[in-house]
Amino acid sequence: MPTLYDFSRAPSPRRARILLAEKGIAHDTVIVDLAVGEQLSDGYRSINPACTLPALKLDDGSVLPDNPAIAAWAEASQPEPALLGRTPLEKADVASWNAKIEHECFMAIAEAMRNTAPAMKDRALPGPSNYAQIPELATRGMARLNDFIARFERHMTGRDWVATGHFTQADITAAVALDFARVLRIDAYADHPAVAAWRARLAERPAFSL
Ligand SMILES: N[C@@H](CCC(=O)N[C@@H](CS)C(=O)NCC(=O)O)C(=O)O
Repeated sequence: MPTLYDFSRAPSPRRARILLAEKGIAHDTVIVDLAVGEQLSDGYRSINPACTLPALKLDDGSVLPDNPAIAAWAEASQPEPALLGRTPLEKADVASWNAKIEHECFMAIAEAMRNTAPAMKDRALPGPSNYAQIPELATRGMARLNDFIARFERHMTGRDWVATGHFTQADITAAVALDFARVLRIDAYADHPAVAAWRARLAERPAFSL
């Protein structure tokens, strides 16, 4: 059985947790405590030199070091239910939305949080190297996040799902990012009825309580 390296409070491993649950792929879990810097320990570094979560260790010892790798492996090894799109056009749509949400929403939240939080001093970016905080990036991150939410509300108006005509990984990526925006006291679901209706639809899926 694969092993997921996880931490419940962090958004990126939550994406993998939900995706594996939606796929019905059973796994063991090892908690890597980001609150005490365990991702930088020699032990975890030898598993994932990127020092980030999630990572998924397969039965043959291979390690998938990030969400794109985990999703690609899960879809290829267990095609149903399809979460990355079925047709060439659907696959393109899911890939595009995933990239857009990662760059415009996840990164905006990370910029805003990591460049101000005292606990993240010199940890402005994840990974093995330390980088100093740049407070101006936090201001820009908040602006980018609010812009994204406004655009996302327009995109979701009249739609049930983020990409294609059905549930995909793009829904997971967007919901995990927007749920996490609460750490910045941003409620993406208030005053955004289309986004709120979509999130209520996702809440009916058991994996989203993970
Ligand atoms: N591209 C990666 C991003 C992973 C990432 O940034 N994970 C964060 C947790 S949400 C992390 O491991 N942070 C470690 C740190 O802050 O040092 C993925 O989605 O797999």
